[in-house]
Amino acid sequence: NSITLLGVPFDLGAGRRGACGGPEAIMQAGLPEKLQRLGIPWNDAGLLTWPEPQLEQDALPLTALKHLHDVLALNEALHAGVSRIVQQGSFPLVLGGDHSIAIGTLAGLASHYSRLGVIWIDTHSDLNTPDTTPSGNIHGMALAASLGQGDERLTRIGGFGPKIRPEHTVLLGVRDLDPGEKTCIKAQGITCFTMHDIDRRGMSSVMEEAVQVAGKGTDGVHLSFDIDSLDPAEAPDTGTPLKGGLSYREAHLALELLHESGIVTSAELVEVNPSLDTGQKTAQLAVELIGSLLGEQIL
Ligand code: DIR
Ligand code: MN
Ligand code: MN
Ligand code: MN
Repeated sequence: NSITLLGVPFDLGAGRRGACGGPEAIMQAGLPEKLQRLGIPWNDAGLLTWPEPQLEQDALPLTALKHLHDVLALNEALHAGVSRIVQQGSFPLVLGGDHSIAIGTLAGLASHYSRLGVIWIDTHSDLNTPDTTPSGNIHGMALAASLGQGDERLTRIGGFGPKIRPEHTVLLGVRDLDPGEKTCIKAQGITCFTMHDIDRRGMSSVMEEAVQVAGKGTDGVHLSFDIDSLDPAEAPDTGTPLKGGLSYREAHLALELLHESGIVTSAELVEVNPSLDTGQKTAQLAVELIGSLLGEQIL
């Protein structure tokens, strides 16, 4: 089974520009060579393109949905791009881009998988809606929109929604929640493993349960990996770094265990922002983590 890389050079869902350089930085940091060494057959679908939106109503500064029309245009195109990769029988590996692109990735996947599990590894839960967002940044609403919460234009990308169900959704690595997000996690019954849970139980135990929740009764499992889940000591080049994150080994172990589980049918890695210019460290980390997800082993 082959892998198809799709780069999404988009950053208007975030509060800081620059994540649009993520796909090229990750390729430059050696992803092709990594896939070659692992002996995995792969295709490069290149960088996604999408039409400029006609309306620029979102230029208004105080909207609760910043750059909405750009986010909509991008995600409609990404829905089609990811759907095509699944149709071809290949494993989609999407390189972001800010996390608002998960809306389009999940739309493309959900047009083939009727009961899709999701493992969302992130500092944040991305469960805000226009009513709860403190920032108006749509990358903080991507999981909510995919669950059917929030503005209908976001929840119905691809012409249908919701894309996923709360009982098959797992958050992992969480350490920064807005008040509305806490309420949402409890009300919807979303499985949430915070950094506290990982400290207490260890990554191995937590990931074992995550795999059960996302894998039980589902016909596919998507990994949505926000690089800001790592500690800023490891991943400094990201838009919203926060201390107290996953260690280098915890992150690798998580992805090694996901590979071992054999349940993952697609993945995306988002929020690498090379414009923050601390060198190639974060993009190199991304390449190494993708290696673990795809089966690279120490021995
Ligand atoms: C915050 C930050 N919860 C928001 N979210 C981020 O703006 O909604 N997500 N940085 O990745
Ligand atoms: Mn705009
Ligand atoms: Mn995120
Ligand atoms: Mn995040």
